Amino acid sequence: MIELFAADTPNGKKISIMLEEIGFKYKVTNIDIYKGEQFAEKFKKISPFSKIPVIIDHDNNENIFGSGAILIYLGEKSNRLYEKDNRLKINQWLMAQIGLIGPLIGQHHQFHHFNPGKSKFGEERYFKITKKLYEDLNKRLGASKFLAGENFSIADIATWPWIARHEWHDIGLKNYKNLTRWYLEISKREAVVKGYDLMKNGSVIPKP
Ligand SMILES: N[C@@H](CCC(=O)N[C@@H](CS)C(=O)NCC(=O)O)C(=O)O
Repeated sequence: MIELFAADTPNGKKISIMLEEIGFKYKVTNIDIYKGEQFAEKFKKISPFSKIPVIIDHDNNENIFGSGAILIYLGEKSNRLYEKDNRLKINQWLMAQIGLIGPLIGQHHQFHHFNPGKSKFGEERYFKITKKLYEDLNKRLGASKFLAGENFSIADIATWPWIARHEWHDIGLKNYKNLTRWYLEISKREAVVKGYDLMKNGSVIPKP
């Protein structure tokens, strides 16, 4: 059984979606990051940077932090969504999400959604960067069905929940035809619908 320590954020949803996709038994332990629960000493023992998500695999008592490492671990353990002969491509698109898409769109959330009016520089900078990420992803998805090729993979699972926050971005997802096609196709997956609602509070995937 996998215990997922998470909050209801794109990084948390990545892992619940993966667990639904591979059909592993899991339970979610909510870490209220708005109340600072990530800084509790007990949590820091399993998450050295005080971030969600983290998992404990109770089958072997393995503890894994960082959404990229968790997706790889679960991909290897289940032998699903992390095809052995396409790992070079999957890793590139997965790392791009971990190193670029997540951190940069995360800043856009901070300046544009949570703190508008506090920094014109920050708002303009991350709006422009997020728009460029939409353009780059749209271009890739014009040439490829999924991010790493023909098949849905952990790279898509890592990226999709960030695009699912498109209403906060104000970039206009509908203007990006290929990105919208990919977004809708993934939105229809039963495991994605279930995993999106990781706190079981009725969260519904936003329409483009
Ligand atoms: N690179 C990390 C990023 C994790 C991350 O930024 N998590 C956020 C929530 S989405 C968090 O725990 N924030 C709490 C804080 O920064 O205090 C991953 O992919 O797991």
